[in-house]
Amino acid sequence: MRIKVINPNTTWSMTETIAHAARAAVSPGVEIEAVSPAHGPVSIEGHYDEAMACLGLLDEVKKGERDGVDAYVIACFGDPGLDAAREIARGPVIGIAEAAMRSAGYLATGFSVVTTLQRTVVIAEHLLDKYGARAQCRRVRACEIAVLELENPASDAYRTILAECRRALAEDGCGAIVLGCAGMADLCRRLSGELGVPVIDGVAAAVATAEALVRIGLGTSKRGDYAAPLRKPYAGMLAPWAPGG
Ligand code: 2AL
Repeated sequence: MRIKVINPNTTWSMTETIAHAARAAVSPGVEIEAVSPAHGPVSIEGHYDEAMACLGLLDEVKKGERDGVDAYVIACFGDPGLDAAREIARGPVIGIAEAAMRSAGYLATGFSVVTTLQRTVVIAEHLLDKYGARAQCRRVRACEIAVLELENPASDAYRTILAECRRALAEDGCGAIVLGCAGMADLCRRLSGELGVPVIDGVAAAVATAEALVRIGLGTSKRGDYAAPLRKPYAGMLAPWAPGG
């Protein structure tokens, strides 16, 4: 089984962190191909970054379809391009936010999300509504750590995130923590050891979900809105992205 994990930002050191977490979460024999698009933002911290990351991400899904990939994971907590990717993929496409929020719901009646910058909080809140998980989420908290600071050993991001998780447990009445950035994947085990509650890294949750769905023979529905996009020309510089082109 081949699962392609797409980090939609172009920071390869973060892609390596993500690949490591993904490989640790799947069964022996499951191949993880971790990639970043060739073009796009170095980090995704808002609506514009998300929109700009989608073309590179969708290119990687198109390549994966040609290569016979069985499932995809979109490794950014805003789940950018998730529905569009499902239109062009045969196998399951799992976003890390959706996988983390649904997994947290199995483990606690209430969870809090601890994410990067305050400006990304609304993105997670919109996803909670989209996935019907709002009632289980006690609060979405930001640490005010920029995504690329997670890659900087001098930033002491771990201590800042740990402190925010402790505040969540003290103030929110939550029983689990969802980490709100793919770049936090390497901190998950240490955080859950120190906090004594389930800490959910969406990368691990998403690859485990993708593996399970492929194993039981399930792929993306091709009936209705996840059917292949309608063939039509696209104008100007987007002509190469025209469906069926
Ligand atoms: C993310 C993420 O997971 N990767 C990235 O570049 N930005 N999400 C976030 N909330 O900061």
